[in-house]
Formats: sequence, structure tokens, C-alpha cells
Amino acid sequence: MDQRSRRLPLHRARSRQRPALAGAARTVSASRRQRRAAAGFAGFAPDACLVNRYRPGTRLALHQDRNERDFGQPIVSVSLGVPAVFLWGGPRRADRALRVPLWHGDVAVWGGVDRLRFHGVAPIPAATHPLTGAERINLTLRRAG
Ligand SMILES: O=C(O)CCC(=O)C(=O)O
Ligand SMILES: [Mn+2]
Repeated sequence: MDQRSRRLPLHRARSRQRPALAGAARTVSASRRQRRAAAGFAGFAPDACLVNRYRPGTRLALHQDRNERDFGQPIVSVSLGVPAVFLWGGPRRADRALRVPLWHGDVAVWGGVDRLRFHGVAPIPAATHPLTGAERINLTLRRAG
């Protein structure tokens, strides 16, 4: 993560491969807890996963995620496949949006005072990824109920 994105109220992490050693399970789960806590959302237990599939040229307009009951719970968003530019806006639709590049395996988390920020995705470039072809796939994990 570069210095610029470190200052964003948007937590982003590169995916890492799980250790192959069976005995490492406890370590992995401890570090997962630590990562949740480091992002400020130690108790997050998602009960829904929304899957978005983007073909080249498709976009997602600026919007707020308001369908969940408890805005105290964050949104955890996983990017797979071709890269995208995430538009990270403000509390009002008209607020200027930062453009944050997202690559395969990136995880973005937003919550707390930033939970209702407007956000979206710029048109997906024509590109290919070995795992998804021309598509970008996005998973958002949420606490819906
Ligand atoms: O595709 C993304 O990165 C964002 C998806 C999103 O904001 C949503 O599904 O509400
Ligand atoms: Mn959204």
C-alpha cells in the first residue's frame, strides 16, 4: 500500500497465500482476527455476500450501501480478475471522488463514519486476467440482517 492510500479512510489489503503447513491454522486465524481488529471491526460476522460481475465497459454509478440493517457493520469488498478504478466519494453524491486502483486480490473495507460514503466503479477496461478472462468479479461481504 502506498503512502497516499494509507491516508484514505478505506482499508485495503493485498491478498496473501495461505501457508501450506497444516500446523499453521491457528496462526492464520489469529492473524485474521488481528487484521479485522486493525481495520477497527473486530466483531464483524458477515451473513451475506453479493457477487458483481463486470464486463469491459460496464461501471457502477456512485451510490451508498443502505440495504443493511446495521450501519455499524462495515462493507468488505474483494476484487478479482481484471483491474478496476474504485471511486471513493464523500457523504454527498456531488462530492469529488478519489480514484483508487484495485487489482486482483485487493480487499477494501469501509465502515464507521465512512460507512455511508458514496462509492462506485469506473468503466472496466478491456483487459484479460488468467482466472476470469475479460471479467472483473467483485464480492462484497456484509452483515445484512
Ligand atoms: O464492485 C465494487 O468494487 C463495488 C461494489 C459495490 O459497491 C456494491 O456492490 O455495492
Ligand atoms: Mn456499494
